[in-house]
Amino acid sequence: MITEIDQRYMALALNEAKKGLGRTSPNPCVGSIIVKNDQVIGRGYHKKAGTPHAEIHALAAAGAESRGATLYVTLEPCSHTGRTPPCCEAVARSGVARVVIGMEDPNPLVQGRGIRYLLDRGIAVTSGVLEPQCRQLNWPFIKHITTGLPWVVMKAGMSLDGRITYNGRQTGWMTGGETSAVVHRLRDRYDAILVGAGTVLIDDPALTTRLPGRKKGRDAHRVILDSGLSISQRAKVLSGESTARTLIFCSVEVDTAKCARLEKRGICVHRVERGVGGGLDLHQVLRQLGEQGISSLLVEGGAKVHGSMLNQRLYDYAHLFYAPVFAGENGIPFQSGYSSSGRDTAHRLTEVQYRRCGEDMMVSGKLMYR
Ligand code: AOF
Ligand code: ZN
Repeated sequence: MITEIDQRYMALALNEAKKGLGRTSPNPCVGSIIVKNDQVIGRGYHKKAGTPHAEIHALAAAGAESRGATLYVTLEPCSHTGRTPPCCEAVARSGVARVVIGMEDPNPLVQGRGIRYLLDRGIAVTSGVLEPQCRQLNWPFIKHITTGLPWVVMKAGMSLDGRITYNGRQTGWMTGGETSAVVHRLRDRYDAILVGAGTVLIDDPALTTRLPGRKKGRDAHRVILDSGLSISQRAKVLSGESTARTLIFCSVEVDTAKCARLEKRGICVHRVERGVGGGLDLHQVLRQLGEQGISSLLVEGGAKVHGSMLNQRLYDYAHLFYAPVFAGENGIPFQSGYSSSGRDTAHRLTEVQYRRCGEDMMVSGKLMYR
């Protein structure tokens, strides 16, 4: 039975898990709390792939006091030996009397085996506590481990009338300073950021993460879709300024010598087939990114990329920022290529959230395709 007390402690375990956001990929964010006589005696979270899991930190903090206690963990304890040994064994050895779990581990190597192991040893197990919140924290992990594809998020900043520029191709942000800060915090949580060659040509973005204050952002990998491999050799995304890798996807028709010139500069060039509508096969691009361990991808445009991704139903989630301005019809629309025939067939967002960013409005939600 799930009690209010269980939910309260699971909320604390979730807070622990969130400390690892953006740092654990391709592993999940996981938090754990150990409670005895209504006192928290240990806590921990997963910090980075290859290092100890959340429960191991919490058990170490609680020490011998763990005996007879209740362990809360946002994800089922693992039952396999990966880069670290199985947590379910350590949990059983500690002598905890009860384990409360947020969600089952979707990893095919685990999938309920951790829970089975604990039950077989006479440990009480309650699962599914604050499950929607625990799942939300790990949408990228869940998708990547079950499909091999990254969690793909559309990001765009635009005017009230959906334009990303005022007049033709001029550059600069439509939205204000608070939106920029939110975007940089977003970038900090993704494994990779993707833009099309057109955006590189017009904006020449560095695609680095610049967080306010002391905290240094971890740059996401930079991914560019450039079917003809046409971007300038001097583009900022190709510069050595960032420690993150730059990956370019171009068409199989591009001359291999041209690819080799960029590869010599440490840039990974992938040649892919053309897909729907003559553009690069985006599904293939996502598959290759997934194979490289990229479990979350923030797509920052431009219009053609957003339109193609929408048409091919590849977005999982969207963050859209609206500046309170009418850019007018000379501005470039935020997407091109996608159209709908009416209210019942238009793709839309569900579980929509609204947040104010200075003068701008942030609209976020899951993509619902029809
Ligand atoms: C947990 N607690 O804190 C994490 C878990 O290579 P390894 O050994 O780190 O194993 C990675 C897998 O372990 C990962 O895919 C997921 O199934 C589980 N991650 N499990 O019980 C944790 N990070
Ligand atoms: Zn584990």
